[in-house]
Amino acid sequence: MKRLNSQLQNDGAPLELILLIRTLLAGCKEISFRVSQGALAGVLGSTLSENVQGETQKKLDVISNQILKDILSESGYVKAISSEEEDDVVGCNPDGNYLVSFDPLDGSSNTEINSLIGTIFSITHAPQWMEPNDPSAFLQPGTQMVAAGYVLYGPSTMLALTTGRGTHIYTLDKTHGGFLLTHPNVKVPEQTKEFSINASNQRHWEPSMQSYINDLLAGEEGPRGKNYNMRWVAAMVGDIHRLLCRGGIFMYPYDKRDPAKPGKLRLLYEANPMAFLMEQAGGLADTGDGRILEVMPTEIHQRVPVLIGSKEEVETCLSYKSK
Ligand code: AFP
Repeated sequence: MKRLNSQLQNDGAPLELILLIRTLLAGCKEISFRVSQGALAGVLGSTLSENVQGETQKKLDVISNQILKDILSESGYVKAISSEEEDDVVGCNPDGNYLVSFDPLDGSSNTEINSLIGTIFSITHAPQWMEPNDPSAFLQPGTQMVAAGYVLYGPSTMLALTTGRGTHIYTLDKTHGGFLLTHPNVKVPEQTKEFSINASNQRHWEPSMQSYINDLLAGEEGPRGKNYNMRWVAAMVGDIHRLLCRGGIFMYPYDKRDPAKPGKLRLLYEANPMAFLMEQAGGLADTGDGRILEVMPTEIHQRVPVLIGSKEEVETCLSYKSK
């Protein structure tokens, strides 16, 4: 089976980017180990602190963030990082050529129930003019990413990665610590009978989203003429992995509860990297008002609505807006 290095070379990734990705993945392997130790290492449960978004941090959120921050800062390749668990950007090497954004532990509420969690990341070039702790350089549309991916800490530790030449999935071989290419060039089926949404929020959705979901629920007798199945992992990384493996549509739509938070998911740490992976696998990723990758961020912790997955299903969902 092909190794990560050789696939990245095959895809034409520059040497420094390959080295940066490998450094980041070394951090993810350490997170994978810490996660697998669970209660034995005393890493489960919450801290007494909140992150900038007012969410109580889990111990594993803090540990994972520190692992990635340390390894990336020391690498020399990175000028600055932005993390879901940091209030501000963190300056690294002033001569570094890359910026890295990450959610160190997506779905961390799943840690207590030994369910799916993961690390999501994206990489862009660092502008020459930028001071290391200047947040404005992170405010680039997702189209500027040079690489994005996630590491899923499940029964196997798996990596989904794109550098803009398709989406490839690797499995960590824990006997020698290498990521091996197990699912090359994945393609998401254009049609699906599976959807993912947190239905407990239904009363807060826009009428168009309510009628789209009602039509899915109506099954064979309804306007869609087929029976749908529903899945919800409560960790985007787990839901998107399922979509990359067998298709589907995942939605965290516009929600009218708080105008300052038009969606739950973070543009830089969740929506953009997943949109890049999905588009490279032939799927679509939209906010409901346009392509996620074209959203111009206004601040690093910005949230956006997310409709992502099998091409035809996302198109159908979007068509309800104009009905
Ligand atoms: P946490 O990382 O705080 O657990 O949030 C995970 C997440 O941002 C995303 O990964 C999930 O899809 C979504 O939240 C789940 O949210 P619900 O609370 O609506 O299930």
